[in-house]
Amino acid sequence: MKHFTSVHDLGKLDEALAEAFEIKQDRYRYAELGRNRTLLMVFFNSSLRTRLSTQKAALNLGMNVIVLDVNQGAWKLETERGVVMDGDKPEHLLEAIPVMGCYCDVIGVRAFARFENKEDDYSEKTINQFIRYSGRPVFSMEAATRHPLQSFADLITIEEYKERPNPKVVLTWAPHPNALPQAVPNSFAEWMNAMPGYDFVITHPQGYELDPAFTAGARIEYDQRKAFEGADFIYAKNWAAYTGNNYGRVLHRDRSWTVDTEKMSLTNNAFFMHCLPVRRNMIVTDDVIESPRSIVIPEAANREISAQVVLKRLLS
Ligand code: AN0
Ligand code: CP
Repeated sequence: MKHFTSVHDLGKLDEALAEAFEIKQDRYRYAELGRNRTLLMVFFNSSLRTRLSTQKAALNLGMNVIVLDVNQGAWKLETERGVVMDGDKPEHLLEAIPVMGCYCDVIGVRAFARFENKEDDYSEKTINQFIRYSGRPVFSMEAATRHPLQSFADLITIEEYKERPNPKVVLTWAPHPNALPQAVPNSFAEWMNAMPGYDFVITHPQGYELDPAFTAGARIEYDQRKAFEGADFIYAKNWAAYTGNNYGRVLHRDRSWTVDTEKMSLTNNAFFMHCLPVRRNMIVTDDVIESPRSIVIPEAANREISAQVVLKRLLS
């Protein structure tokens, strides 16, 4: 595997899952693989889980790790080619990226959608520049349109907890005060669609349709309560509008879409999932996230495993 930005880079999912469970049995088995190799993690946005779990995975493989928070202490970066750089940005990404490549063997990049220009976001301008100019294997730590390390951890978690071979998995939109990217739901849809046999349903209010390039094949249900019927997993997430002129906008914060105990009672005693960070009593009520069927912590724990499979493959 040369780079990792989506499910398509991983090949057969059953093999990737087998590798994940093997690593989970003994996460230090490949402790020599990363000896004298350096991971650079570049963050354009905040992170708790990705930052910690990816470092931990690299340490398990014996790698050295450097972290760069672009907005804290690095030079402000110009991203547009051809501009006269007489403003507040002292450095261009076109020098910064190859320089970063000089100091490491593998690069992880977190660069969210900026909601300034849909075309730039959906062409994955930033991470593709890293792929093009760093000279190193690059992996996504959440790019503009996908969060594949999260979706891989989500899949591992569902495989661990499912109580029947072909579970019903429901991705539900839920309210949030801010405009959040579509990366997590886009990516989750791709990974769920890639699992033969999963009954995958997406539910959201009118106006929150995702890009069909990611969701094609999934059932869309506008009635949240109907979608919840018989579900084995409820995966909650907020995202801003994608379609037309509403791109990047918050259309409403309707708390009737919050996941609560009464709605969970419509399901097949479903497990509750969320990638975190989560806004309590906006996305999900306290009692649901604290219930014995909430698996948000084991889900986060599996981020170490998904990252380790990806790093192992990039090193091999
Ligand atoms: C980010 C998002 O929605 O994409 C990161 C989630 C892993 N969430 C927030 O910015 C709150
Ligand atoms: N789920 C996730 O990626 O969390 P962070 O944004 O804290 O890394």
